[in-house]
Amino acid sequence: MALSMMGCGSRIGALLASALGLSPCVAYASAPETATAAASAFHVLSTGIEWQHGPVVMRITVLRDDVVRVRIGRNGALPEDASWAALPAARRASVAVTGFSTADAAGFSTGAMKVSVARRDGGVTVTDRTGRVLLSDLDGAVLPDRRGAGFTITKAIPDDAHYFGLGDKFGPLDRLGRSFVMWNTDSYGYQEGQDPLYKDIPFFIGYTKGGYYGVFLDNSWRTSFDFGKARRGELTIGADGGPVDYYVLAGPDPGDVERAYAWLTGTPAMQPLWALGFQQSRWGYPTERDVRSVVARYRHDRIPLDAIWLDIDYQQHFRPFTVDPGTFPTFGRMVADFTAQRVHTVAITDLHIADLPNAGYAPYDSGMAQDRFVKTGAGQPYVAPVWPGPTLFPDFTQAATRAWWGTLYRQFYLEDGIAGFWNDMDEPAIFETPTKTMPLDNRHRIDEPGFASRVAFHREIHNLYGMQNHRATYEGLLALKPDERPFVMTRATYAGGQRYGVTWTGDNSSTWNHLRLTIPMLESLGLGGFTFSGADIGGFAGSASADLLTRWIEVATFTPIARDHSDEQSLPQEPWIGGRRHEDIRRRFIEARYRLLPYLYTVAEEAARTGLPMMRPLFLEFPEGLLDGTPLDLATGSQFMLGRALMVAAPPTPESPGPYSVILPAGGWYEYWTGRPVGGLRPLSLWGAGGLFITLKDTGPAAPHMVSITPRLDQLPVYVRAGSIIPRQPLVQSTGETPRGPLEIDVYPGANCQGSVYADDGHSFAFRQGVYSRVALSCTVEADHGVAVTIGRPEGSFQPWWRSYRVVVHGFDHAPHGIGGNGGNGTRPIPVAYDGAAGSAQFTVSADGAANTYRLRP
Ligand code: MIG
Repeated sequence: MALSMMGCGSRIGALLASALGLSPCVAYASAPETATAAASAFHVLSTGIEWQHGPVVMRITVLRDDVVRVRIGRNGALPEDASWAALPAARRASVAVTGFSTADAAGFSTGAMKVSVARRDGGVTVTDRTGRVLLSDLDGAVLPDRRGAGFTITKAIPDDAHYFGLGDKFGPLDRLGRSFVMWNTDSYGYQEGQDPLYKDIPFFIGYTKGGYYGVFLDNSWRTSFDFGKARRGELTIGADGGPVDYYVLAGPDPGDVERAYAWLTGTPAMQPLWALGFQQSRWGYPTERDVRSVVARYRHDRIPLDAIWLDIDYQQHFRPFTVDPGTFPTFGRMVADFTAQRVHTVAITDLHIADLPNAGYAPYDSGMAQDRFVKTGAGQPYVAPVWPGPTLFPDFTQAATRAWWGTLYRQFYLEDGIAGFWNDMDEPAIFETPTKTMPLDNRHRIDEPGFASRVAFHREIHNLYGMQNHRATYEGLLALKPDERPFVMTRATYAGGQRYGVTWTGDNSSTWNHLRLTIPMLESLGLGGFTFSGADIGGFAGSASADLLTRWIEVATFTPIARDHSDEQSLPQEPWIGGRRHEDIRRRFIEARYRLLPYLYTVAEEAARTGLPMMRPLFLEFPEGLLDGTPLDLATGSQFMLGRALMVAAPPTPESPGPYSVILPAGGWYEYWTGRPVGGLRPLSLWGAGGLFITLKDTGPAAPHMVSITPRLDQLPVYVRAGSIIPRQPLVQSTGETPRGPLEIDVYPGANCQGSVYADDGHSFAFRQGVYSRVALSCTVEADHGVAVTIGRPEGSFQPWWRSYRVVVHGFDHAPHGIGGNGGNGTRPIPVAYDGAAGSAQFTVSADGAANTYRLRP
């Protein structure tokens, strides 16, 4: 197929051939055995294969059975083997392969995939172990871009394909039929379809024929991805310059793809526990008094709160690392007072250092003295307007610059007790220029272990700038407090930036459509490694109606980072705005989040350990999909999983009071709020591909079902997967408060019933030395309908806050007849309470450190 398109005189053939310095007819029209065989050669490597064709050299190596790397050099040599994203250990890994060679192609197989390279044009075909073709080049290995330094790779899009990922793109989860650009851009008030936005995460997950795989293009230049928009059936990946260096991750399980991507680019930085609490921010708390009164109001109204954010308002003339003594006269005491109320303070510290010679501004003085700033094309320090007026830009791709930057945090972090930091504007954003950023020929320096030292122009560094700013802050905080998990949030980043912490979706708007699209946006960030992500609750630009803010808080209750933030121009947006009735609903949801903290933290730790995101599209948990394997998310729109057990079913059109359908994947579900099995199930019916309404014939328990919901503003449908066990805790007003009472273990019987609870000190790295506690939980429904619940022996040496477990077993339609099992056979019987209305049986047992099974007799 690909070969037949490459005839003599075809546009594409001519382009490639001219790049190779050959006449198109010599390269492509003659019989392969004469002309092409002379021009191209294979070299078999122990861990892959190399193909050479004139000045083009392509090396494909296997890092592990399910991960291959493709690198192409177009001037006789491979690009430098260096990366800001892919970890050195992963790039150095290799496995031996079994090679093959035929008349037309050569390649190799691993345990998980087969790679074949066409002799004639280097076209690569990657197949998984089941024979499913994941990727196949249409136009040979690579085409030069017409503009010169760039390139284009064109791959076939199978008929049933769908694509997910690419980070903070603002539209539907499925990227099919759309195109995207990666060029980090300050995008105040962005709207649906607007692109590019703030981040460059050039990693996507493809779906075809019931299986999933991943593709990561490790190139920081301006890149583009077209999923069949320009030409149906063609996936093009292009860049303005830089290396052709991409990885294929085999799957076919999408969770395995996610884990492989984390292996390659790193797991997300484990956050302190307080990062999962509720957070309040605003641009435009003008004085210390205003900020203090916000915190006081939270405590007075008994709305849980863990963090208060300081935007640029606290600074003197918007100069980073200063405090305005007029408006924030007792800054250090204010932070200490918040700490005493168990509220963490997060402060913005933008990268733009005011150009202030001879003014005693230490960041300028030390930065200039050490020559730490980005230069113009002519080699002078580059100065451009941002918040403080004329400013300088740290050259973060030098390790020494990052070390210097880190020292700027000493006062805030060590003396003032500020708990976390916010790196904004690091696309980098620049005022008063149509490009919104710095000139492409500005000079950065790469001075970095693992890289050849050299000058690099802004066009190469642009998309890395935010990531390296984030990294500088993260590593700087680590240097100042080596045993504290840093909390740093950035706006711009690149693939791999998850290693440095948190991000958010930038300047969204207070509209219903933004609330709706927040879900796929956060899911996509999670697929790209950025699991610790949030969207400004209530929306940033514009003013939220009371209804919108209420609904937004409800949904954000179940997103990894929950921060209310708004624009300087907008009306107030704290949870009490809009009256008592709204405040009561919002408080109830924020409280629900705090009760769920043991589960949230367990899911967060899993994400930080494995790379599986906290917030998951349905396809991650139910890869078997719909009918023919199609990802469930294409039919649901706004349903998402939080961990393995919870499914949130926000209204797909959140402003509409009209009923909507929720898809319940096969296996059985409970209602989260009542604990009862879901009633009112209907067979699944959907709009099919041809616009037909299809009703699934199979209505047995193994089939997915639907349930119809009439939305109410004070409710958000949330479901628990049968076969889950969810840990919860008594209500607290802050994660810094020790819960009083037992750990609650909610058991939702079903097949493969499991769960766990993870705990540690919530802020240090002692967990790496085994100072944590993980308790495995499981349950079995027995033949006589009894339910056995097993609470494992805690792993690790950490002693959590609870001394007992309150076990609540859901789905019991009558009172059980006592408790047996090794945990229930002691001298004193364990009392069981039965709640007929809830259909749940509960009992409390001490957390004695042993493994115990409690058997509820039917
Ligand atoms: O030019 O610091 O996205 O969250 O409130 C605007 C002020 C700069 C943009 C951020 C926003 C923040 C605002 N910042």
